[in-house]
Parts: sequence; C-alpha cells; structure tokens
Amino acid sequence: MRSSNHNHETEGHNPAAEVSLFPELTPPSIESLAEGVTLLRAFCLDQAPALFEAVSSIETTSPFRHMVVPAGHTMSVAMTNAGELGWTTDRTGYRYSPIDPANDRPWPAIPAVLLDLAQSAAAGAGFPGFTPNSCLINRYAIGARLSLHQDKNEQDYGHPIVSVSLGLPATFLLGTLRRTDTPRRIRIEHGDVLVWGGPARLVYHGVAPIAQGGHPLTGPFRINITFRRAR
Ligand SMILES: O=C(O)CCC(=O)C(=O)O
Repeated sequence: MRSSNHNHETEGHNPAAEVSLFPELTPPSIESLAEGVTLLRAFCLDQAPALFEAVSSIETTSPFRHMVVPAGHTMSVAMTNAGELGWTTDRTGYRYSPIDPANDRPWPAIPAVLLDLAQSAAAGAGFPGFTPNSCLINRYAIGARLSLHQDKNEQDYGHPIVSVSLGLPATFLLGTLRRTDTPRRIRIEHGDVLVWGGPARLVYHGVAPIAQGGHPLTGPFRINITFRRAR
C-alpha cells in the first residue's frame, strides 16, 4: 500500500485528513519515459506482500551482503540473488556466477511469483517472451545509493531489464547512452516497475541516496528486484 502524505497527528486540525486513514489504491498507469523505457506505476502494488515474502525466503538461503567493487570500496547497497546466475563483484571484477560465493551453493531458484511478475511486466512494456535467468535483489538502507552505471555484464543486450521497487521511495537517475549527459530524476514508489530495453538497453542509470523514512512493509529499507537474461 502507498503510505499517505497526510499527517494524522494534529488532532482536530483538518477533518479532511481523516480520509487519509484509509489508504487509497494508486491506479496502475503506464508512462513512456523515453524510447525503450517504460514505467508501470503501481503494477505490482497488490502483490507486494507476496513479493516481499519471496525476497525473505531467498534471503534465508543467500543472505544480503555488501560486495566490494574492483576499485576497492564496499557498496552501500546490500545484495543477494536468485536464479541460475547471480551477479557478483569483488576485487577481481564483476561477473555472473551460478554459485553464491558466500556459501558455495547454487543461488536459490527464482520464486514463481517473481518470475511471473517479471514476464508480465516485460510484456506490458512491449517485450513479450522475456525469460530471465538472473534476479538481483538490492536492499537500500537510508542513505544508500547506486552510482551511475550501465548494465553490461550480460551476453545479449536484446533482452530487457525489469526492475521492481518495494518499500521506501527512490529517485531513479535515468541517463542516456552518454555518461556525460545529466540524468533525469524520476520518483519511483512502492509497487512501481520500470522496464528498459531495445534502444535504451545500455542507458546509464543509478539511484540517489535514499531519504529518511519508514515503510509499513519493508521498514527502513527500499527493496529493488531486477530481472535479467544474463546468458
Ligand atoms: O535500484 C534500482 O532502482 C536500480 C538498480 C540498478 O540499477 C541495478 O541493479 O543495476
């Protein structure tokens, strides 16, 4: 559920505020942000608790961890994976691996509720027949961020990227194919799904530091689930 912007704490201040005690459902909508970039607002709002539960089950086998990038610093975002191939980074480079380096076991399978969502969101954004085999889960605490980057570790850029957001809102930085262009700032909320592919598959993108807050489902976190066809 989307949390209300109204303040319930000022007793007798504004009778209309009572209405906000009953959270409104945001109607789903489709926004084209650029050629090949589609924002499906509130696309998975009603499934959010089941999606979060699926993330919790993955986390019991392959816990969130803060990975180290080749340049040597530790990422502020905590990550884990599901699927045949998981994205990892360490001092030696970025790669997809069938094995979780934290426990030397295969990553957990992608739960059906996540896979179905990825496929229906991709189809809704104009990419039917998407068959992801990699599901990267990013957990942002307050202040965590992801700097501007391209997703280039996949073998075939013909497949889109599907990115599901739960919990705290974020400012998504949507760049272009040129790193030097100033990215647009797009507000992404709980239940939104962003899909990019085709001519936009290699756009630079990132996430601004997560603002202070709390969410009824995820507490002090934003959870982002991205689906890719890695090979
Ligand atoms: O958290 C997000 O919204 C974006 C995640 C992302 O850019 C990535 O996993 O490459």
